[in-house]
Amino acid sequence: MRILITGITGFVGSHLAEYIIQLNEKHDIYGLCRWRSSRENLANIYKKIMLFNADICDLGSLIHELKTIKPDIIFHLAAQSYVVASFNVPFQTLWTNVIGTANLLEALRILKLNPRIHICSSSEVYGQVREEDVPIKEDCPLRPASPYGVSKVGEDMVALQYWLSYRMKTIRTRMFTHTGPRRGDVFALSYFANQIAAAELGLKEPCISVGNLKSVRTICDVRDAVKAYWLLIQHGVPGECYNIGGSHTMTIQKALDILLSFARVKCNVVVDEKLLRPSDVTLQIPCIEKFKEITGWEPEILPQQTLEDLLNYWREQLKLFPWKAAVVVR
Ligand code: A2R
Repeated sequence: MRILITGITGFVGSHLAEYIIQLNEKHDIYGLCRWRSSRENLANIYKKIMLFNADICDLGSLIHELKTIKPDIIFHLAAQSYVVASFNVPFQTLWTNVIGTANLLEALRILKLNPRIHICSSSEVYGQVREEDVPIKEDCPLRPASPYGVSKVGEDMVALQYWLSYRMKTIRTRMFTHTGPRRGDVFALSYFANQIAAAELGLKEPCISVGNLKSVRTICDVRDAVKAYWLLIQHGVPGECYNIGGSHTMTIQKALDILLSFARVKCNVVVDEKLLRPSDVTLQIPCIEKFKEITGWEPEILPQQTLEDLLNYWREQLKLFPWKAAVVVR
């Protein structure tokens, strides 16, 4: 199979490529990246993949590269992926996630290519749900509470429309909180882990800045998430969408406590008003029965393991690259 991963240089894309490679199933793996994209996350696999330069906001670049790649399968992961940043750059977020996805689908339509396409929507499309709607099913009303959430509604709906109008085989996922090694340090749990590792190495005061710790989440390991995406592309039904997420529910406070239990120095915790979102999503617990029924997928890695691996990732990174200690978000 010719498999294309957009966003291969990112957190999930790099783990997905690694997962497919270790299956040893003789697939050709192609990745789209931009000319300035950091290839750091591809350090373990760069010899086993083929990279092509394209920007999903540039239709011409997509047509040009897709003509050569002719993928049988696409995992569309490229996105402006950070909720908090989307409040500062709403237009760029909308443009990348909605128009970028439309560009990808339109390029395939123009080239008369019809691969199976995984579209990576998000739990953020549901926004702040009512307690009676928990656990959240796929038919829960969409009430996005951030520009990112709105952009993912747009991406999700564009994908549905291309299935309805042109029978292009889009399959959507709405992934709930997921983390693990390589998660960008702007995401809450990774930000905490980075700060703990920095404190251990004496790169900062042992004082951990946090935002809202009361939100309730399930935590899924990225390595379980990419297994889910692989199963999705084999068994998912085009035109459908599937909630995916972890099975252990906890507050962000609890996740922080787990991280702190691994810390090698005593850390204080300080709430930083700047880390609070203008509108927050405080309750995100998925119902993943629809996905489980077609794939049999279950998350396997416990949150304790995920969080320890995340902290160890930052310990190794900061030892080698101390300038990667997270800066305070302003
Ligand atoms: O920033 P870069 O150049 O390293 O590439 C990022 C890529 N990306 C783009 N690729 C092509 N054209 C664009 N205009 C463009 N904008 C962004 O998307 C990077 O390779 C990837 C995003 O990686 P992360 O920020 O680490 O996101 P993550 O967690 O891997 O998210 C994967 C998917 C996204 O659809 C999220 O919205 C969803 O999972 O949660």
